[in-house]
This record gives sequence, C-alpha cells and structure tokens, in this order.
Amino acid sequence: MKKPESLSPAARYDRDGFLVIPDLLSAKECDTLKTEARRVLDEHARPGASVHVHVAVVSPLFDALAEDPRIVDRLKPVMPHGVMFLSDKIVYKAPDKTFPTPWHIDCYYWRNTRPKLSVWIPLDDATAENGTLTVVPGSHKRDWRMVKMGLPSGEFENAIEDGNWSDGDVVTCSIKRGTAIIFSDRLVHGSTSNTAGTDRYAIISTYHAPAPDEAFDLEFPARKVVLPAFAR
Ligand SMILES: O=C(O)CCC(=O)C(=O)O
Repeated sequence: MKKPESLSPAARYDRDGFLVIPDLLSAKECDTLKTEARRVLDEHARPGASVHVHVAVVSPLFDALAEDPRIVDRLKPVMPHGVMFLSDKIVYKAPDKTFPTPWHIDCYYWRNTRPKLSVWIPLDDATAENGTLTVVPGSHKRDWRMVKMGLPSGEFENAIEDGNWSDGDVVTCSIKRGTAIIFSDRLVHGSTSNTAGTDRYAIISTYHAPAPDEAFDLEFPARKVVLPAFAR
C-alpha cells in the first residue's frame, strides 16, 4: 500500500475531504486583498456583519482572484469535469467577535444542487487563537444532520446535531496568510474562537463543475466558467 504522503492531491482530497496549499498568495497580495476586503465591507456589508457574500460582484480584485491560475491549477486534479466559479464571501472575525463558527457542512445550504467545493484563504496568519478553520478529516464520507443553532449574530444559524467525532479527529489549521485550504462541501468544518483580540479576515470562494445553470445558480451574478471541461 502507498504511504499516505506519497498520495496524489486527488487521492488525498478523496481520503480527507480537504487539501492544504501552502503559500498560494504572497504576504503583499494578502495585504492588498485585506485592504480591499475592508473597503467591500465598509461600502457593501450590513454594519457589523462578519459574513459578506457576492464579493466578486463589487470587487475587480476578488473577481480576478476567483480565476487566478494558481487556484485553478490546484483545482484541476480534484475537479475532473472543469471548474466554474459560483460565488465568494468574506468572513471577518473582529476582535469583539469571539464566537467560533459552529460545526457544519456547506452542502446543507445548497441542497439538491450539484457538488461543490470551496477555497478558504486567510488574509491574516490564522491560528487556534484568532479563529482559524477546523476540519474533521474523512467526515465528507458520512451523512450529517444539521439543526437550528442560532449564534448571537444571527449568522451561521445551523450546526451539526450528532457530532460524534473525538477531539483527536479534529485538525486545527494553523496556517500562514495566503495558504489555501480546498475543502469539499460535505466536509464537517468550523472555526476556533477568536480570543486573540486581533482581526482575522478570510475569503472563501466556491466552485462546481461547469453545467447549464440550476435555479440556485441564478442568485450568483459573478458566476463564470474558469476552466471548461474540454480545456483540460
Ligand atoms: O472563516 C470561518 O470562520 C469559517 C467559515 C465557514 O466555515 C463557512 O463560511 O462555511
């Protein structure tokens, strides 16, 4: 049997439900994108929001990021039928937003649509102390039930009901800004609390295979094919 570290990215993604891509963006690019994220939040988000969707619609920089060849190249091995960008969102944890993102699976939010994955890129170094992403490897192979949870902010209002994994199963993704995590929409994930008293900005971009629009897709005006199936 192959050693786990010799597995291809596609085989690791299949086994774990996620892939870590170190140093995808430089520190300078993260600074620029963080400034742009602040502008987008100031000009377009509900005051105090920690989640803002449709970033590429109002930001040429984030629109370009969605089809950045470095991202598309890393998606190729795990998206054999081509790559279509659907939408993106900023998730901002301000120093006073200490709550952890509850355990959830993204496919709950887009039931009865084709499979998707997301690319999570922190624009600040992300650690257990400032609210980094947490994942349960292999959890994408199981079915999970979500129930109403109700965070004080009204965001992330659903959570996994029967989270019967052990603490040892959880990977806390302590990563440098600009590192990307590609994860399946069936993977159980969340985040740690932000107790560091510092900002934590992240951009999450969601992709699926190119196909004629489903009704759900029409809600996302920045959607675009970034790698047609025949271009592979
Ligand atoms: O950035 C985070 O805190 C996690 C966000 C998340 O899990 C999501 O938007 O699906």
